[in-house]
Amino acid sequence: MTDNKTLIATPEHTVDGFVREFLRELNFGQGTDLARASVNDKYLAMARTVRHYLMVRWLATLKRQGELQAKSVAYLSAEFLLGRQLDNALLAADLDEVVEEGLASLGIDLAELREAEVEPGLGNGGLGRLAACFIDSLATMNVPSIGYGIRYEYGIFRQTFVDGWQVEKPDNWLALGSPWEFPHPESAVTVDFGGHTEHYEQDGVTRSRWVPGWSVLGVPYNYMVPGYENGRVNTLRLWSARATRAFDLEIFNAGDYAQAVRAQTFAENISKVLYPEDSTPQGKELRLQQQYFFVACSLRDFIEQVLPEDFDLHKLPDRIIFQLNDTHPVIAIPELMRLLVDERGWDWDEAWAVTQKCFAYTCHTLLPEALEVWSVELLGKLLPRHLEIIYRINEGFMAELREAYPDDELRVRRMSIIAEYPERAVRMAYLATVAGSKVNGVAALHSQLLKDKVLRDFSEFFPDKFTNVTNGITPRRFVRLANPGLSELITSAIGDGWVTDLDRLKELEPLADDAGFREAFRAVKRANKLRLVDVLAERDGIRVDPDTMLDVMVKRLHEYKRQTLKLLHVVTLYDQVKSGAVRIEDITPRTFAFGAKAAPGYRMAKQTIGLINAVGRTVNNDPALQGRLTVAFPANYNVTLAEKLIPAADLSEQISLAGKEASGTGNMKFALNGALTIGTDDGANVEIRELVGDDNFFLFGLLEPEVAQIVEAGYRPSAYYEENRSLRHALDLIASGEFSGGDRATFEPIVSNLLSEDRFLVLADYQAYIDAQARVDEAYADTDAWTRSAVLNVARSGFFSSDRSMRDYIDRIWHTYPVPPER
Ligand code: GL4
Repeated sequence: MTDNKTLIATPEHTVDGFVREFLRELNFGQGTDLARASVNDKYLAMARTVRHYLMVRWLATLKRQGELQAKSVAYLSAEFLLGRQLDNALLAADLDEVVEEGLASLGIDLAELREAEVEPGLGNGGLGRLAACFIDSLATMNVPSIGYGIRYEYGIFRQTFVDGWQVEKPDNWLALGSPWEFPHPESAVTVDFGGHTEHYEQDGVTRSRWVPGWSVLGVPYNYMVPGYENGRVNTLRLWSARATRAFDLEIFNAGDYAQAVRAQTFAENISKVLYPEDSTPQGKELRLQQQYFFVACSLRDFIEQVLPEDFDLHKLPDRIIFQLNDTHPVIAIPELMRLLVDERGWDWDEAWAVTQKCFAYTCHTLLPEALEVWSVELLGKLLPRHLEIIYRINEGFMAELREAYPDDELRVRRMSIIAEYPERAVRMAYLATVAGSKVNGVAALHSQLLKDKVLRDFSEFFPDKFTNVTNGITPRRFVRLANPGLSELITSAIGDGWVTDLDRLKELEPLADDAGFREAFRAVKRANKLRLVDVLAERDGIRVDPDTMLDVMVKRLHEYKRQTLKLLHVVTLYDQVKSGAVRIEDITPRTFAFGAKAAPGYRMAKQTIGLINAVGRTVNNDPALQGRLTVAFPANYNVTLAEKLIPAADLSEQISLAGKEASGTGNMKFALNGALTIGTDDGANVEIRELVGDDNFFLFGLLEPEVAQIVEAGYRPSAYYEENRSLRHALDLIASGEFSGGDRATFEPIVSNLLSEDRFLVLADYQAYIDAQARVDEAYADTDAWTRSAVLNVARSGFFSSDRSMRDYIDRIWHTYPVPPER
């Protein structure tokens, strides 16, 4: 299979073999010995040792991919929120037991090394984590593929709380070394920016060329993406920006050394930091630089490095599909046109025909403000030739439209890729829709709303382009690794095939009625809670009572997700007890766990964080509540914490306003780990409820068409305030300063916003939510029935495996096929 003379064999898969390899890495790699090694030394040596076990598979995968020249998927994403790598690599290589024993024989605790790993937070939330789940599934399913993205030097900020307010700290994740990456500076690619364009005649044809103003280098860093025990290791290639040598030298020769160093810094800024906005692009120039930087590198890389030298690019669509993860990489479309037309001299139509087959676009939002738009001024300054190309694409498109709708100029203008108001700008979602072979939403409801609302004109014009692929999550990380107790229980019941074939979980259904199984299931949940109790005590100094219902809302802080609604529930319970309306003994003991980062510039979101912490402080310290109600808000929610929180949860909060959450993926993780959902009819909640059944899901709230109606008729939130006593009390309590040391000004903006605008209808859904929570309490009181529902949630959630998502992409969009490794 591999070339035995030039390949170092995989180290022996035994305790001794591992120990030898580990010590070799510690000595030769870290330059230390066991007695003097720091925890970080041991972690780094450990990580490199594990890499060795995957190396032959990786090289074999690359070799075979090169030989077969099968059609590949290139997943272009500005974010890959990977989470920690060590455990996943151990699982893929089936090394966990060997390693645990080997380290123990050296007096090293594997758990301690695990904690030394800093997770690469190269994403904001759901969109970036989705990309990470997808590449895991592609590797596990043997699909030839590569992930392309940006190696941000600083990932998503580290959140701290100061007096309950969010303060951001830089995430210097590379500081202690990054053992999972393989830099290849020798394969750096040049990326140009700025300058101007020139037009000239050649053989009677007008041609264009771009005369750039400046350029940077893109250095690839490769990461292994190991499939689960299948002998395959795919590649994730992240680009890092460097100054070009030419750039440096020119200035240096002119005698200004300091300026030359500044140029270095300027170039490296491009991959310096992840923009911390989720769903609210800021339109910053550096962001556009990042986007073009990574797609230009990636296209060049695929065409010049991955494809054979003599490859006929007319056949490009047979070899590649570039999947555009939201609009962030859409500038790749004019870039491919430029490569074909300007650099290779193709004519326009020929290039356009190929380009249209090479891209497909996934839309991840319904919020109009999240649809990226770049001002023509900015785009023209940074990428003048691309702007011309976009104009030309639009011209052709407008001509087609005028032919199809000769009497509907209004529609034609509505559909223009170039917006005219409030400033002239390129609508990236429209460009992607016009150029892409397919456009998909990320849950059934979302895809329907894309067709009916956001991209309606386009779905009428291109009816066959639109499709749905419901999101998924990898069962390897989010069940097998995050929930070892549940995994063992499942495996003992139905065998271990479920890890790669999650539909097999259906076989658990009959066990929901088996008292012994339910007992075991509860024991797992309890053990997970105890584990979480330790984590929160250690990590955050937070005390959680494992005998309370764990009610969890973890996701980015965003008004449409409605953390405020959850908070109004907490405040209402507090108010009921304090006012004597309800006896504390009659309240179900609950721990309300929150986890959420707010975009640093998003004022209302940061206020909400302050309010959650303020309510938490008051509730947690009030003796009248006897510790029966607790708010736990650990700072810096991330993938690592999610892996501990989700398996311990009883109740999953998925309470966005209907029609706003494109899909959600946290919702799937909770259901698969046996939490029941309280949720609106939104995103993938709809499909979760359909699958797990109405009896095992707490549905509440307005439906999307009702929301639309209310908004259309003129929503008046104050009416709800006036009519609903308990809502009034809750809001008045916040306004009174109850949670802010008597200061009425602190949370005034939240209250007045809810009363006057309430864009996401929190007040309209308040009573329905409170009623649904009462149903939750009632259901929770019947422990056996609750466990039965929880088991059914697990058994019926197999659909939400990202393996299934990948199959759907393959069938509906990519038309590629798996290529199993050579045996
Ligand atoms: C998001 C959506 O908000 C979220 O519903 C979805 O699950 C996710 C992955 O498709 O994409 N869109 C943006 S922007 N951030 C997200 O998390």
